Amino acid sequence: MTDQSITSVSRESRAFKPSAEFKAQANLGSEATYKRLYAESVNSPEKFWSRQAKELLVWRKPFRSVVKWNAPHAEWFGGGMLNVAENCLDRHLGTARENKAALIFEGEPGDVRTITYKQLHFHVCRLAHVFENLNVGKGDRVAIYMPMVPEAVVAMLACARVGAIHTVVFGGFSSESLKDRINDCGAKLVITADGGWRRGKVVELKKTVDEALEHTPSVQTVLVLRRCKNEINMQEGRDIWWHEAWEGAPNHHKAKAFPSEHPLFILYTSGSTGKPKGVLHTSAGYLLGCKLSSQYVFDLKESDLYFCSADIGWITGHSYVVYGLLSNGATVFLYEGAPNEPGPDRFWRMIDRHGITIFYTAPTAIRAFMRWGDNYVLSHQLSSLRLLGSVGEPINPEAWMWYHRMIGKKRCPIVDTWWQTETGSIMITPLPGVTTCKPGSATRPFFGVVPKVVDEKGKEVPKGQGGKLVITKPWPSMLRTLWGDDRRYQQTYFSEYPGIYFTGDGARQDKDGYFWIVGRIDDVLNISGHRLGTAEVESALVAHPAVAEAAAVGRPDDLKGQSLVCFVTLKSGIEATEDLKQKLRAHVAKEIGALARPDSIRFAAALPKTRSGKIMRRILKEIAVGGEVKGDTTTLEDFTVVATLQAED
Ligand code: 7RM
Repeated sequence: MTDQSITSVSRESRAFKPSAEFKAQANLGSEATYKRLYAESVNSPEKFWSRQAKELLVWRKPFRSVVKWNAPHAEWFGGGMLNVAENCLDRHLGTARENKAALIFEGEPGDVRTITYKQLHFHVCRLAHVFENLNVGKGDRVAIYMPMVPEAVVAMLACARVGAIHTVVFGGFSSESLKDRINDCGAKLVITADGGWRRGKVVELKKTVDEALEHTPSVQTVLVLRRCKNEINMQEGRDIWWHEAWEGAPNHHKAKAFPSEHPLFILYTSGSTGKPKGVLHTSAGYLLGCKLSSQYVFDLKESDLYFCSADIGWITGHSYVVYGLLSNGATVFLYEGAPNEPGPDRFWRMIDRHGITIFYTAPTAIRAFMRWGDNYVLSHQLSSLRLLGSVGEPINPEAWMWYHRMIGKKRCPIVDTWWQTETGSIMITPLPGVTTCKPGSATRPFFGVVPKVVDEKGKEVPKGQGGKLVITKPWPSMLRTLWGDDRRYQQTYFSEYPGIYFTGDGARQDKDGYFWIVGRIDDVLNISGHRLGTAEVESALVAHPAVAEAAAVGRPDDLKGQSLVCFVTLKSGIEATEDLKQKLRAHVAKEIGALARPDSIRFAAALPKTRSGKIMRRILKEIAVGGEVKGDTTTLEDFTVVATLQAED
């Protein structure tokens, strides 16, 4: 074993075969079909993707080439022209879907709205006219800073319709973060709302926009949606009300066609250091990746009601609330607020109230549900659910089992989907009805995806051994560059192994070829020469009945290189005692071996997380070393968590 390889210690051996019932109705119903299509997609990608693109997308002008790969730059569907909004809306008009619900919205206060495809089309057309009146069009950047309301989706699609590039900034970000993002892309228009509802209170979005806009010379106009009716300041000559601006705008709009590679959006993603990276996605390839994966991974049926709890400010909201689902003519359920408002059973209440059939959420949320207690779940039926999904982090087997038993009632397949902002769409995932699932594994590659686990030199490591996860072939929905910084694009993703996409994740493949993500490479622990993924230690901790959530970090140690410090939050009602610390250390040693026995356990009321729920281990590392938290904290969900941890130090 070389110094750099990653030791993998997981011993998970449970496996769940698809039920005969699910299999019989699945969109991709057999292993043989998966194998055949997968083989075609990687052996004859041009043939595969050309067929998919013709079948799934509406083209104004057919493409002449499928892919031109001049590493690290890709051109997909060269010569083709299309309109992304038309592919999500107009194509359903005049079909049976015309009067089908596109969006079913529930606001945090409980207000419900249903918007059909025809109505959504009207809304988008009207807003497209507003944009054109404001001289916002092809290539202009538009920042969207809104609550999770239907108008946020309308704003995104109206941008796509006129060829403007949207950058959605999550509504929880500070004025500072918003300002940086607006300035980085030079946005001309900002779309916001007076406020949004969160935990029973109004989040004053417009106020934050006003602060940010003190230092954003590119912004000419602010379009303001009235949502909460809180009092706001409207700046003469700059700010206009949505409802006034679109008064009288026609509800039909002739959409222009744009080239396949026309930029669709920029989405900023936090680097572990330095300024956020503006990931750029373009039109045809991105849409195709989202549409194809939605169809098979979520096994979409005409009658489904699909709920993804991600905010549209995250890539999951772009790909699997908006583009992948609407292009498929699905009905998407949108929820504005917090999962525990007014009580910890809000999601289960909504699932029963609306008859939601597909539910896609993050492991961090699942662990919160577990911590809140089973009774909140057991008081609801959840009988409409037929498929569950997970995304954002490795799902620890304990949480997987709980999700399977408590939410899925052992009846629903779980798709653990691995992908990134950069990949645009799902890359490694079970296919429901086909793939035998193993709790904690994202299982196998989706069509066209060629992932490998490699060592420092780029050589594939033997099965069972950990290494770095790379993707060796281009795929349609891959990012095209980082906005304004192509050098950083090349350096970040294509310099570790020239010409090959480096994901930044550590992984291992088991003997069946299944992929297990062991965590970010930047976070890998180095204990007495053993490099261990954070997920493996954390998953062992969370398997203990007292533990709700855990984060493992390395602290420099003269003797061992690093010593292992684990931050642990306990389930409600469990007392934090010295004795429990010792028990947890022993538990980890027993589960995965003495090498991983934590040197120190620290109980914490909460762990620092990003807005999308990823634990920020970088911050915990700084706390473990005893120093101040210095790095960028603008993507933190709640800074008080850090303050508390530091105070306890
Ligand atoms: C969709 C999204 C990307 C990073 C990625 C991983 C981690 C996401 C899984 C996962 C294990 C999963 N985009 N990650 N999904 N790890 N299993 N199913 O999360 O850009 O915000 O994050 O998230 O580390 O590199 S993202």
